This record gives sequence, structure tokens and C-alpha cells, in this order.
Amino acid sequence: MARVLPQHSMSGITSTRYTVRVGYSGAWSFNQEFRLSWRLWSSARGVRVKSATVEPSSHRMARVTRGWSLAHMKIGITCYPTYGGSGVVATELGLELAQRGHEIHFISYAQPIRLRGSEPNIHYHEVEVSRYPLFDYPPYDLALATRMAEVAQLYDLDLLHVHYAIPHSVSALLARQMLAVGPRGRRLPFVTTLHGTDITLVGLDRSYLPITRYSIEQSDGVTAISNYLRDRTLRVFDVKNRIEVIYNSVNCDVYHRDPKAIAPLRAEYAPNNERLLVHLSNFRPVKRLTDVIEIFDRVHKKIPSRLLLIGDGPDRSVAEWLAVQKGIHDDVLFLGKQDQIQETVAAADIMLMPSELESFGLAALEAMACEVVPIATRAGGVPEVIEHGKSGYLADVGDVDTMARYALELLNNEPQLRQIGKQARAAAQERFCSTKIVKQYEDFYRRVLERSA
Ligand code: GMT
Repeated sequence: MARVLPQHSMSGITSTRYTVRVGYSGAWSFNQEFRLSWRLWSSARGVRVKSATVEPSSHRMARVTRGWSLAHMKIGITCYPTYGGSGVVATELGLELAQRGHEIHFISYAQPIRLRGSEPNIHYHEVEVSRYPLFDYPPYDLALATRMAEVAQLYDLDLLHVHYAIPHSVSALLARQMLAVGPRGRRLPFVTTLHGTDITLVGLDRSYLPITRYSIEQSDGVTAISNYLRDRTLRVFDVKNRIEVIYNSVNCDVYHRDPKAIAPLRAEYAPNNERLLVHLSNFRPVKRLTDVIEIFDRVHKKIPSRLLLIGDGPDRSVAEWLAVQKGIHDDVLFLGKQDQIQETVAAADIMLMPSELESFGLAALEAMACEVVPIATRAGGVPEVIEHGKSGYLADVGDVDTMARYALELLNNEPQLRQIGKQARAAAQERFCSTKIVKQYEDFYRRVLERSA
């Protein structure tokens, strides 16, 4: 058996040394970052390895016969940093990983919205895109690739994890190729996480499809956020590599229903004790914002209530117009884009998510963690998140009458509303809690590193 014995604390950075004692001779392979010195011991029975000292150029891991034995990795994360579920997922993952001791480097054109900028183990590297007059379309993907390679070199990253295939996985592929022919000739593996519209909408555009498929196939590891998205990617893109499903997650300590925290918000948004419905999205057509207004209108006719709309986007004005037409505009509150949404969501009774398609539906999961009952469409991966009648309610796309009926039944039955809310939180904790999901990513990274060594 082989054993790795740290001579100093595992948390030491560059000075940590590991003594490897082996009782047999075996196949040894080491990441090229490590310097290995052998002490051979020979006897009449032949030459045996008595001990070996591994000096990592950084502190993270020594590979000894099998498995990565020490797990503090340096990970570069790229995502869309502004508004959208994929950026939120990437940022929350980075924060969780950092808390577990990994060194996280965000590489993007802006600081991800849910970062405050002072978190330990988190670094942010901005990608500058030059605006030379010749460039009608500034080449962000090239600037990103260059920055990825620079950061990987400078901070000795173990891997890159890109969220959303287009263009991030193409940039990561370029960065990997640049480093491979660089002075150290190192291989930098990259993991691509598919989120949904990178496959269902953008990737199906003929002009993007071949390069999206290529960059997925070239990835050292690919994950999808639901079985639905994995199956659809395999079917439509016909990619040959394995896609692992790792569900989105929610931090159940941050997302929860705290009566003290929500009291002032309820007083503000529901001064006459109205019921509160909430919707959270980027107001793109796929979210069917006008269905949100239609459902709310039906509820509002029967029960004093108000609708909180968090986010912004192209369909805002049509929704405003519809609310005015229906005479409910005063009770529809457009709150705009918000960085921290947990308290506002938790202040509501019901979340409406009548999307045309959701590969997962992170907003519904965040509501569930806050004991807010989601009423959503049976679209894409949503049934993997919401169990109809247990942790929320599902209806067909466009069936605003049924969704309004579910909302009215719940709002007229307080015990039922609270019971489903509690079940929704229990489901979020049991299946999607970030502490569980982050471990799945760690294991996945290790397997990718092992394969790429
Ligand atoms: O839904 C969007 O328009 C945004 C998009 C994104 O890139 O953030 O959302 C996708 O990723 C989220 C996080 O993984 C998922 O929760 C959403 O379901 C998914 N959206 C779609 O599939 C339409």
C-alpha cells in the first residue's frame, strides 16, 4: 500500500512536503507540476522504493498510484456575470468551493452579481475587450481565451469550469491549446456545464451549432443541470462524450423563511395584508411574462393580492401594458433587477413560473427553499425539481386558468399553503442543498483531473 504523510499541516501552501512510503513497487505517475525525488533501497531481493518525497510547485495534490489524495484545487470559473440563472449557479458554486478551501478565480467581463468582492479564496479577473473602431463586433471570446490562459499560467490553475457553452467552452478550448504549446507545455483541462438556452435556443441556431457541438466534444468533462437537458443535448447535438447530470443547488442557510426578516417587506408590499405572488426572471419571451399577468389577474379578481416582479428584460413593457389594460397596474410592482433576492422571494406566498421551457428552473428552487410554493409549467426539466401536489403545482404551458385555480385553492386554504411550503423546503434541502451538490462537483473535477493527468 502507498501512504502520503504530510510533514506539515495540509493547509500550508508552497512549503508542504509529502513523504510517500510504499511497501511495494508500483506504477507512479505525477502531475507535471510535481518534483519527485526517490530514495531507492536495494537488497538481495532486488531494488525497492523505500520512500519518496514529492514537492508540489503549489500545495494541492499528489497523485499516488491511484486517486487524487489531497483536494485543494485552483479553479477558474467563467460565466455570464450579470443576470441569469447560469451566472447565479456558477457564482454560488464558486462561493461554496471557496468556503471548502479551494482557490477560485472568476474570469469574466464583469464581477458576478452575487459576489461582494471581499470573500476569502475568491479572485476576480476582468476580461478587457478592446473597442478598436475596426471591430464592429469586439472579439470577446478571443479576449476571454487569452485571459483564461494568462490566469491559468500565473495562478497555476488546475482546471477551468465554464458555465454556458457559448462562447465560453470555445474560449476554454483555445486557452487549453495555447498553454499546451506554451513554455511549460502543460495541459489545462476544462469542464463545461450546459444550462439550457445554450442548447435549446442558441446552440440550435445553425451558425452556432457546429462549434457548440465541437467545444462540448472537446471538453474534458461535461455536465448538464437536468436529465432533460442531458437527453436533449445527446439527441439534438449527437455528441459522443458522456454528460453527467449535476443538478442546480440552493444554499438553504441563505434561502429560508425568516419571519423577522420578511415582516418589514410584507408591511411595505402588502400594507393591507394582501396576498403576495412573485415572479423572478429575465423577462425574455421564453418566460411568458404575459401569462404571469393573466394568472395574477384571475387571482386578483377573487382575492386581495399583489404581484412582485423581480428582474427586467425585453417583455417588460408588454407586461406593463397588459397590466394597465386589465386595470391591475397599481397592484403589479416592478421591482427591477436585484442582487440579493432571498428576502423578497421569502416574503411571498406563491411563485409563478409559467415558462415555455426551463431546463431546470432555479427560481422555483430558490422559492421552494423559502417555503414559497411554486406554480409552474410542466416544461423541460421542471418536473425533476417540482413534484406536483407535493412540493408545488404543475400545469401545461399556456394553461393560465389551471395555474390561477391552483393559486386560488392554496390562498384560500392557509394550512395547505403552509404544508406544501414546508414540503417544498424539505425537498430543496434533501435533493438540491448546495453542500450536497458541491461535493458532486468536487468529485467530478477529481475524475477529470485524473483522466487528464
Ligand atoms: O432562463 C434563462 O433565460 C437564463 C438561463 C441562464 O443562462 O441563466 O437559464 C438557464 O439556466 C438556469 C440555471 O441553470 C436554469 O435554471 C434555467 O432553467 C435555464 N433556462 C432555460 O432552460 C430556459
